[in-house]
Amino acid sequence: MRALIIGVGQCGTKIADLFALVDFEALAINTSKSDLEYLKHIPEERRILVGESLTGGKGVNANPVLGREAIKRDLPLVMKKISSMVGYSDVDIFFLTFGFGGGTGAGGAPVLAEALKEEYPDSLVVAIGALPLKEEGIRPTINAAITIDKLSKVVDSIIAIDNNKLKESAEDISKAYEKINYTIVERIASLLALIDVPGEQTLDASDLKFVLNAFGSFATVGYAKAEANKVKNLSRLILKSFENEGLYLEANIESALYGLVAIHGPPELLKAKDIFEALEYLTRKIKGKQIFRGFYPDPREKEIEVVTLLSGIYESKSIEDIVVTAKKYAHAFMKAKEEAETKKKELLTGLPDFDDIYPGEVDERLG
Ligand SMILES: Nc1nc2c(ncn2[C@@H]2O[C@H](COP(=O)(O)OP(=O)(O)OP(=O)(O)O)[C@@H](O)[C@H]2O)c(=O)[nH]1
Ligand SMILES: [Mg+2]
Repeated sequence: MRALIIGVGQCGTKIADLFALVDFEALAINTSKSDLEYLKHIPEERRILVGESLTGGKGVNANPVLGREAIKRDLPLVMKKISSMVGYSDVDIFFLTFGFGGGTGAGGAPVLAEALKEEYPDSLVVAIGALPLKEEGIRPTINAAITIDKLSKVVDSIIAIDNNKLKESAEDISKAYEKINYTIVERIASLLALIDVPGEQTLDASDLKFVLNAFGSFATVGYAKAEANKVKNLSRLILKSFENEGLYLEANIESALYGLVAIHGPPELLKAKDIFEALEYLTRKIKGKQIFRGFYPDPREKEIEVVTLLSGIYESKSIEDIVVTAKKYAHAFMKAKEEAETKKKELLTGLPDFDDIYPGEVDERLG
């Protein structure tokens, strides 16, 4: 299983940098020079400043039109770098990480996704994006909604992380972001670490690709972990990973098409009866009725870890809130703009030109 992580914009490159810390191949793309310099784990030759002629290396200030243009201008450079990283072996999944609410990530990710799909038709392209906080206001909400629409037509799945769901748990926003970023990386990395591990009842790259190949719908990664000797009921722990606090997206899991559950822990505790009970319940619950599973008994392990992936989701309150609010704002804005234009026209039409009021002045002076 080979995954390549491409971070776009500040949020995206920070997340990609954490993936690099845990040994993933990662690339950072940004319009801000100083944000790229701030990264710690992605080597310098894998950091690309785009759109410098357009922005002077200073970011695009939450304007996705500029973000899109910046990536477009330097797309050949970006694709050449990606090709040199890919080399001669296939990439199973390109993960694009970014924040939905800014300019560089929101404007750039769809452009890059399209180019990757064209260049690497056998690889999946999966978006991992952070949804803006409600308090951030109009612009990030509109950026997010439009980017969701664009990506849904290009990528295979969108793993959306709702920043609002994690904010509650931290004291200040930069700490909250850090925590969210760690959480994202921990979950995806735990999941990927369990793919292609030899053994019985394990998951391979084709299972993961099957689950994520879901026509640009939403996916979410759940997680639950507990000390093995405290787990009385494994079935309940598995279900907990699917519950609201396990998933960082408010979503109706019943609308999911596919699920994937990976369980890792001491062999004596991975009891078939409990596991099947939970999986049967989930199979009944989700619409698509397809659950892939992997069991990873590990005698050295003292904890039980459950990672779950649900895909093909089309009912999500987190997403609906953003799209509905964006439409409301956008329509109100366009209406106000139209009214302002009409009013301006109404107010100013009928005025004469200077010559109507001061006829012949110039001619008189020139004699
Ligand atoms: N989870 C998470 N979200 C973040 C982080 N930083 C910013 N965000 C969110 O991402 C959006 C802003 O995106 P940025 O990545 O800062 O913007 P950008 O893509 O660099 O674009 P510009 O700064 O406009 O050039 C906001 O909606 C923030 O809530 C982060 O480290 N983690
Ligand atoms: Mg930025």
